[in-house]
Amino acid sequence: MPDLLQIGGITDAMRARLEAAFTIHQLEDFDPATIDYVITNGHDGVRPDLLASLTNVKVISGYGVGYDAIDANEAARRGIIVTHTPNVLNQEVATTAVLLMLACYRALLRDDAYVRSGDWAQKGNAPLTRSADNQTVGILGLGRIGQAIADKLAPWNPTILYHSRSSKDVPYTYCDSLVDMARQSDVLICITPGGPSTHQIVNAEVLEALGPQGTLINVSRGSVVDEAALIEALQSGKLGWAGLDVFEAEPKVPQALRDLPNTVLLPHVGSATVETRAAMGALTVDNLLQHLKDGTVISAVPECAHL
Ligand code: NAP
Ligand code: 8YV
Repeated sequence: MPDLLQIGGITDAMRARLEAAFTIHQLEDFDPATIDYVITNGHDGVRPDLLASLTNVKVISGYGVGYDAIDANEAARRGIIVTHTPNVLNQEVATTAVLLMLACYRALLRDDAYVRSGDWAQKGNAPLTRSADNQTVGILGLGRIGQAIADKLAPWNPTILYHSRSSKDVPYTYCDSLVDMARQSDVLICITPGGPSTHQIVNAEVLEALGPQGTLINVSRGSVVDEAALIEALQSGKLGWAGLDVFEAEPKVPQALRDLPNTVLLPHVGSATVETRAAMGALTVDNLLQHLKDGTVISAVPECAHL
């Protein structure tokens, strides 16, 4: 059986299918020269030194859509196909973005604590919150998930603006400047890929443009936001609220972010439901099994689509 290197966790259902077709090796014990296939995830990816040592690998299958932790250009140059799991998680990640936005607007965590602490009975009604209806929402990265977020927000009657590398044929307003979009927006939702081209593009200037009544939602990658600038803006009142699923050095989250009352924090669970992880896991394994069968894959990343 061909040799598969497993990086990171996989579900029991994935393991059962993989064990029937591959000899699975763990990172602690494998010979790089013998590895034919790799399975990994968006967080662990494949370190550059490990990629360089895998001289016979044919496919790297990523359990997730983001692949910024794999050098896909280098893989393509060497004829290695990198695959990922687009589309099957669009709705779940969009739900997570909307959940974070609503939790910020309606102070969900503050009011939950108000009931649990007994303050409601002792102090009376909780302070008013803000309505999430009729807001101007700037989407940074109107791709597969960005479009799903726009669709899912429809019942709140938003005005949608977007910024990406190119404009799209969509009924929303394109902004070629991220700062200008932030200035016009009540909410900025980040859903671009990570990597060098988006590194800290949400910087102090963008956060100040979003403003004291503004809300930042990040379901993309921690690297997209300058986290130190974000903390400063939230502490000083230059930015109103932040709902974050991803962090610069996750799973480490700065104490300052954890102490702030105007943040809602999630442990990178954008796609983490039983149903969506099952669909992602199935596609991750399908890519490997199809290559074993006929040398093709289902969902190569764009850099490897020509291979
Ligand atoms: P996608 O369809 O490729 O969309 C990406 C969007 O980002 C596109 O609109 C693209 O613009 C834009 N973009 C790329 N580079 C940019 C740049 N330098 N400046 C401005 N815009 C840029 O990807 P997707 O499937 O929606 O996924 C997006 C990302 O979400 C993933 O890569 C991953 O990092 C993240 N994600 C997070 C979770 C989570 O659990 N929190 C789950 C899934 C995905 P153009 O169309 O103009 O190129
Ligand atoms: C996963 C993600 O949690 O798909 C992505 O890009 O960030 C998430 O769906 C991650 O890939 C780990 O598997």
